[in-house]
Amino acid sequence: MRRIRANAILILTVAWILGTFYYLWQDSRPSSSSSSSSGSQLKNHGRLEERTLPLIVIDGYPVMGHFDQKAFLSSKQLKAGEDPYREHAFNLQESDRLGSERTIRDTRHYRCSSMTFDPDLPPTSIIITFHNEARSTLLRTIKSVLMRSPPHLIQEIILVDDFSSDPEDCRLLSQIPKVHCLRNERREGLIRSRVRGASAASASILTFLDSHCEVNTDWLQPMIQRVKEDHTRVVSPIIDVISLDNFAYLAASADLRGGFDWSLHFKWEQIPIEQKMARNDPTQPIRTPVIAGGIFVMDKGWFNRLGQYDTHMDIWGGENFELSFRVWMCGGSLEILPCSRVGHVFRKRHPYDFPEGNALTYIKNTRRAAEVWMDEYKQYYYAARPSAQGKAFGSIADRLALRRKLNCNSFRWYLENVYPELKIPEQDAAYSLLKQGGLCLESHGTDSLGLNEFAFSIKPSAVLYLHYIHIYFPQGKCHHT
Ligand code: LR7
Ligand code: MN
Repeated sequence: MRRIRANAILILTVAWILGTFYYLWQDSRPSSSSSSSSGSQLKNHGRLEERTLPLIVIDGYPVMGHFDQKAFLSSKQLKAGEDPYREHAFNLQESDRLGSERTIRDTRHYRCSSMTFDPDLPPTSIIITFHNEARSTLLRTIKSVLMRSPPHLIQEIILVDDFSSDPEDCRLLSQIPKVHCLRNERREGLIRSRVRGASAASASILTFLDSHCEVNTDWLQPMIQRVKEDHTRVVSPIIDVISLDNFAYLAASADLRGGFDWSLHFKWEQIPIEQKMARNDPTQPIRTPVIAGGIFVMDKGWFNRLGQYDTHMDIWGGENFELSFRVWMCGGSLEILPCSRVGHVFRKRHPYDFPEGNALTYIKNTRRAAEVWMDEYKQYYYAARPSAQGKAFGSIADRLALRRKLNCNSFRWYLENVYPELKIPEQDAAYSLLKQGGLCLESHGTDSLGLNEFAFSIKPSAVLYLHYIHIYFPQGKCHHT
């Protein structure tokens, strides 16, 4: 009996020792999907531990050079007791814990990995504008690009620091090979900042990214391939979700495209059923009426020929409609490529200020888009957003001249050929009916809120569904939400 017990203890001890060795061996292997990183290793619980001055080499190319990532991140971290959401509207503590890189799941359809691309794809200039971005999210964006793209396709990364409080971010990041940083002398907003970045770009293809993204495996090749084949295509990836709370990387649905309502409020919507039924190849592009705005690839010559952006738009918002209408109506197309995936931290509020106020800025920008591109259909924009009436939006003479010069199609053409699913309101019938009853309706949405809030901000007790979402006040008073 004693011998049996002694044997059992011996076996258990040996098993424990072997198990421990196996665990340690597993743990010290280089991580698999972090490309060919040789400078940092994935520790348990998915956290990364940086070595001092890691030399990461991909295809013989030193990705980070001698940029001191550890010093960059550690010199600016959350202080004990500080609210981790206050400054960036996401959980800074979690972001900082991840460090400058991490492995993420390859969220593509398995058939994407067998796609092939031309061996002579042209390189691209990556343009990232930022205003007071957190160091960890910004560095992860840059590093994910450098590590998950074939080096020869990245001509340069142009950062445009939109007058952030600390000029050091821009200066230090310029030490990374291929990274250049331009700093605005005053706050310009993302639209003028992107134009500045694009003008400085030396590659023939432009790639725009937000400053809190992580690009996924082989994200770039499908987009450059499509633009190389036809320079009038403007393409974007599927935008995966990085949780603002725990920074989990979550796969977004591959069945969505960009849409909007008449108040010019962006929304993700299902691909129309007929198109969905006809899709037998999950790697095929998805035609989209509009793009979300921040993450896309476009030929530089085409960007310039089409009039870049409307540089009289301020800070944030509306430029995605203006660009989308312009691309479709003036001879190009927009598509989402399901084999390209980029993660983005979606937030519920803007973490930065709007010098002219959030609502007025969104109105100014969307009014400019509506006045230049929507022809007689702009009446539905004003019906859906009555507060836009009479608000200043500056001169649009230049943009109207551009539209004439490019000989663009009408908005009616766009509705018929690109977005027939957008319902045209029945000549204000619903409005007059309700107004006659002494009630007041106000459009709800991006007046004071951002793009992402539509799903979070509906007040259940007071919602009326017409063609879009309205808030209903029985006392006959108009309120803004
Ligand atoms: O004044 C500013 N200056 C800037 O440089 C304000 C912002 N920015 C930068 C900012 O740091 C960020 O890198 O501009 C970028 C976009 O700002 P966000 O991240 O606050 O915008 P968002 O993600 O909420 O908004 C989406 O819609 C915007 C409309 O103007 C832009 O087109 C964003 O690029 C766009 N983001 C995306 O498309 C990513 C996917 C989100 C969705 C849907
Ligand atoms: Mn963003």
